[in-house]
Amino acid sequence: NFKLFIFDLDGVLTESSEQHFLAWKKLSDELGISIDEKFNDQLKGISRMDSLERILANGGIAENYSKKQKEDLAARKNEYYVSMISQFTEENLNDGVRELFSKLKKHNILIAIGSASKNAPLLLKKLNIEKYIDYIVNPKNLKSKPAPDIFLNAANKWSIEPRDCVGIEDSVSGISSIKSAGMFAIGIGDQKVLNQADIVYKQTKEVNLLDLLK
Ligand code: B16
Ligand code: MG
Repeated sequence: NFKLFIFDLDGVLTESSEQHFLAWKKLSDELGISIDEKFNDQLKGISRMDSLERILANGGIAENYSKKQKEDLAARKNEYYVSMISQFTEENLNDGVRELFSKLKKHNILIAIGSASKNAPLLLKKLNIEKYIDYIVNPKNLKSKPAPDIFLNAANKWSIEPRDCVGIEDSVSGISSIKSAGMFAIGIGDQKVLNQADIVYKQTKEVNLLDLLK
């Protein structure tokens, strides 16, 4: 009897990984290193600081920067990213999301956002879906995915048992996070990549709520 659905944001509700990539690429270019879209796949679901560390290590320049300098670099990337997503509108909402949210509401199932992104509230506002969302997990001070903390934080909000919760994720680290939280995991993407998930759909619009509630 599912009581709560916890949605990842980037890759499930909208495709902002393109903007994350462009912002990291702009920063990387300025630092004289390069990243490509394939490398960017590794950054999905990973926190801002961890992403920066991976990019600097990949470019062989991780030792060149102090902690403070790294914080400044991460802040610079975020400025680029925020200015890019400030252009987002309802058009950037993935197909089927609004319909799925409406159906969940009809079944009195709670909706939470379990994203690694500190920009989640801004993005939800731009996508005009705030009214459906009962709770947004604040990832600050929580262990990053694949730790279960982000998903457990949402369940704890209402003291709901993990087995009564569903997590929806597009990243491998996110699916691990849901499974170690003891929840039912829906993967969005490639079955071969997300093989730890309980069920995988290629796209969010394919999620079949009635089947899941059976
Ligand atoms: P921010 P998700 C994640 O979003 C992104 O996939 C990842 O690329 C990004 O680094 C992370 O959010 C942190 O985002 O810099 O905005 O705090 O998939 O967990 O919704
Ligand atoms: Mg994601």
